[in-house]
Amino acid sequence: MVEKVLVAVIDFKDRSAWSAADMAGEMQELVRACGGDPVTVVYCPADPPTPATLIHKGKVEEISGLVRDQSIQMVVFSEELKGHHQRNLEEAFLVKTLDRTTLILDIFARRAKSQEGKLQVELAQLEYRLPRLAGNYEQLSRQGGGIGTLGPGETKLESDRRRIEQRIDRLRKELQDVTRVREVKRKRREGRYVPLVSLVGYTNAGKSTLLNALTGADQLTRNGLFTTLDSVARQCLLPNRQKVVFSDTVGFMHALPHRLIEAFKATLEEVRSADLLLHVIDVSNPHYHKFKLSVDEVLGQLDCLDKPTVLVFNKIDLLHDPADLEALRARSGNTVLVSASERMNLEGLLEKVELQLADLIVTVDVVLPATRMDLVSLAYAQGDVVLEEYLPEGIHLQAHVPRHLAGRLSPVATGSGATVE
Ligand SMILES: Nc1nc2c(ncn2[C@@H]2O[C@H](COP(=O)(O)OP(=O)(O)OP(=O)(O)O)[C@@H](O)[C@H]2O)c(=O)[nH]1
Ligand SMILES: [Mg+2]
Repeated sequence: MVEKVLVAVIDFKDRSAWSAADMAGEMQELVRACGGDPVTVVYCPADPPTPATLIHKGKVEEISGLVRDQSIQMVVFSEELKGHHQRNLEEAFLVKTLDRTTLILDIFARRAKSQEGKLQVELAQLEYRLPRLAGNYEQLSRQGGGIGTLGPGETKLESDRRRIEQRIDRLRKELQDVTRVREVKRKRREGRYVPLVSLVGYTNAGKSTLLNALTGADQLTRNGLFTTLDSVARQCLLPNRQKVVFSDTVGFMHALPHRLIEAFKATLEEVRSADLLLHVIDVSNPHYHKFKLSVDEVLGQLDCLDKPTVLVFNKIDLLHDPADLEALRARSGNTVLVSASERMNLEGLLEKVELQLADLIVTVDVVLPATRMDLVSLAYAQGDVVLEEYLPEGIHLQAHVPRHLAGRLSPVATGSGATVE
């Protein structure tokens, strides 16, 4: 059953980047991503401040009326609600009343696939709910499923703070174990160094579509928010035959709940350990400038702002005004224009990637002792071997390899002809 949802947007006078209408559009998308139907939007002035209900009495009455008249089943607010706000508002509306953060957590709970992802989302949900426990929401939310009740919400746990705290402790421990396993895997991969190129960007920018186009992967793509949650990595060969790994991960959004980013730091490790970031931007969206700033903000929280980055302007097939394209082309910096779904200018993008990684890759021409087949195997695993020949004095190897491997090859190289460029 699709729930009928009323969206209440708090209209701050000093909204600089995000207007109330922007917020309303985004909130409607979030409701849809939860499987709800956003039937009505109500704008509520933030002034004067109303401690008990956040919005003033007139608005509470207006919303109560709409809920009754339109058989609304849920009200969602564009700002975080405190426990007592939620309690008082639910008493007035007599339907489940949630906020943007709960909605986002709910979407993540629906999408999480990996064990780690599920644990992270459940932890974030419980931590968010704990201080808000005493609402009517527990009773309301147990009345037959729906948005905001997925995961831990359906269990009796919710009424028992101590048991929730115990569950949080257990989740933290389980997560530590899972994270340790992931760490070991990552270290193992670093041992076989192949440059990692990480796709980042606002949700719905086209990251998964681009990963599929570049690597032949079959990541789910969809028009909607937060389609991808778990990171996926695919190895492939660049046109210059260099091996790279492309990884796709969760999309970002403006004002993502802080604890969600905390929860996802392990998943976002792919981004933090990347050699190069491709920041995918949907230029067909009129808000793309703001989206870029929001993504930069999250990258800042992950300490990734100074990583080499290519700005990938995606969905150029949807730009019909040549002036728009020209304006994008004129942008300075490391940019490239593509259409992932129409496979436009993927070569241009790959060239950029090659160029950026060139610094990480060097050409070696060395003669190794015959006993060091292990190094030859490494060169095959991590790089591109151009020549391997057996000479009386050892193994002659010409290859394009990561700089750090070259550093291991040159000290053991024999003969005066050993060079590393
Ligand atoms: N017209 C057009 N549509 C595109 C292009 N690239 C992606 N799309 C569409 O944009 C929507 C979102 O694409 P995804 O690849 O799922 O986006 P994403 O960035 O992975 O999104 P999340 O996983 O939610 O963060 C889908 O409907 C795609 O078909 C493009 O170049 N042109
Ligand atoms: Mg995706």
